[in-house]
Formats: sequence, C-alpha cells, structure tokens
Amino acid sequence: MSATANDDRVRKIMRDIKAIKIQGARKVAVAGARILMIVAQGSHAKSSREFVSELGMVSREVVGLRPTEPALRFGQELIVSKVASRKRVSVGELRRYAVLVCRHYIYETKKMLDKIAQYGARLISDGDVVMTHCHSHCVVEILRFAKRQGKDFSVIVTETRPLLQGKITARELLAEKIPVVYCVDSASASLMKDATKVLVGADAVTAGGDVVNKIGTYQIAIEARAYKVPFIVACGTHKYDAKTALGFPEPIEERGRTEVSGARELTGAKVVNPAFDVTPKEYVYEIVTEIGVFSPETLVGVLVSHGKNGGDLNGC
Ligand code: RUB
Repeated sequence: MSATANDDRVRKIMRDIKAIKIQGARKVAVAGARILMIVAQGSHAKSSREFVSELGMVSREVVGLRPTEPALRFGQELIVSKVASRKRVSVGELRRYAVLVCRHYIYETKKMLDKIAQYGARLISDGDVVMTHCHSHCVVEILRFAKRQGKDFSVIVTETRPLLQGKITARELLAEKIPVVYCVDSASASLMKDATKVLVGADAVTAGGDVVNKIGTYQIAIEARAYKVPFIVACGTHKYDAKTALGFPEPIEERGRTEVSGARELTGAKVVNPAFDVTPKEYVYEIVTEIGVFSPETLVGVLVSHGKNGGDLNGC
C-alpha cells in the first residue's frame, strides 16, 4: 500500500464509511471520490502508470467497503477510467487532472440531487402525510424543496433498527420545521392508515426494475400496497446496476451481529444483520430521478436504450 493510501484522512473516511458514520448511497459515493482526490493530491508516484495503478488499488479497497452500492462503484470506475484514458501526459499533469475529475464528479452529483429534489417536490401536495424509512439525502432534499415551496405536509419517520438512521432524517426535517411523527419500525403497519404516500431512497435499481434499499423497506412496501398508498422511490440513475442485466445478483451487505445483539448475548443463535432488502418492482409506483419520474420498467428501458446511466456524471 502506498504512503498516500495510508494518509490519515483517507483512513478516517474509509473507517467512517464502513461504520456508517458516512451513510446514504450518494454521500458514500461522494466520500469515495474525496478519497481518490486526496490520494491524487498526495501521490508520490514516479510515473503515470504507477499513479493509475495506485488509484486503482485504492479504488478497489473503497468499493469493498459497502458492497451494495452501485453508485460508489460507478463513481470509482468512472474516475479511474477517465484518468487511465488520458495518455501522453506527465505524472504531475495526470495528478492535477485526477483532482479535477473528482471535483467535477462531486459537483455533478450535487446537481443531480437538486434535479431529483425539483422533480420529487412536484409529487408532494398540501395535506400529504409522507412515510419514510432510514435516511436518504434524495428524500430529505425533496421534502425540503417542497417545504420551501410553501407546501404543508407532515412526515412519519421510522427509526430504522439497528443503527437508527431515522433519527438523522427526523432531525433534518425538524430543522426545516416540517412536522415529524417518529416511530419504531414495527409501528409502520399501524401508522400506514394515516399515510398518503411512502417516499424512500434507494441504493440500487436492478435491471428487472426492483429496488434495493435499507432493510425494512420491503415490509413497508407490502404495507403500503395493503393500504393502497403509493410507494415512491427517489434516486439518481447512477444507482442502476447494469451488471444485474448479465445475471449477477445485487450483493446484499451482511453486517456484524454486535449491531443487533450484545457480543455475549444469545450464544448459540445465528444472528443475521442484512443491511438492505429488495422490493420487487410490482410494489413500486414510480421512481423519481434526475431525468424525470418513471415507472420502474420505463426507467430501466430508458437507461438501457440510452446506455448512459449516471447521466451528466459521464461528462466529468
Ligand atoms: C441508507 C439508505 C438510503 C439509501 C439512499 O443506508 O438505505 O435510503 O442509501 O440514500 P445506510 P441517498 O445508512 O446503510 O447507508 O438518497 O442519500 O443516496
């Protein structure tokens, strides 16, 4: 491992991603780009070739931190391949170019989020009671945007065991003066009768149009269907996982048992802790992206025919 990959800032960001202190697919992807930027700035590589191989090595480690994150994989592959394809430049120029690519990528992901917020806010109406799960920047930005447009609605936020990311959502919405009802995950079915919409984020959209998001999302989708409440997903097109079209399943991250039960508790029990689940497309009413709002099938059709998921990020 090179000196820069062991930079304290790089190691800290990696630890924070792994520990879910940095969380939410978009933020994780941006943090991954920051890592490559720090590596590029501090690299001691003596040749362009050595530099590209250093970026590639760090990038493989970054991608392994959260297996269920196509946006992270997409961002890392995009940055490394852009840098690798730049020929006949000095290592110094290549390092500067890598920093620019990372900066541009981060800027474009912010633009993507703004567009999702604009499209998504159109779906929020006065009087809505929106249920959400976990913490998604896309969801919070949509609700923030709708609130700033003067819409009057409230949000039911599930706590999201075991790491309680629902608290982050609740705090961010309260800071916008959006009324919040905060509940344990197992209250979602009882509270669904009050909801007019469910709005959740996504970590991945598969080639079949299914949606991968925080564990517990699928059961909320089932409850939403039982109450005929539209189940809406918000995510950028960089979360489309094209490899699933080739038959590769989306890997589901399995986290440590101590997040769920004490280290010395339940000896003999197999404790499982999957971080995500898969909501079949039949439960998804529509998906809000930076290029518009689509049914799952139409979104996948559009992305496949354009062959450019990730939209403007490709131009970094
Ligand atoms: C967060 C989660 C979010 C998606 C989308 O899980 O499931 O709904 O990542 O987030 P974790 P965003 O806390 O394990 O990262 O809209 O911010 O990309």
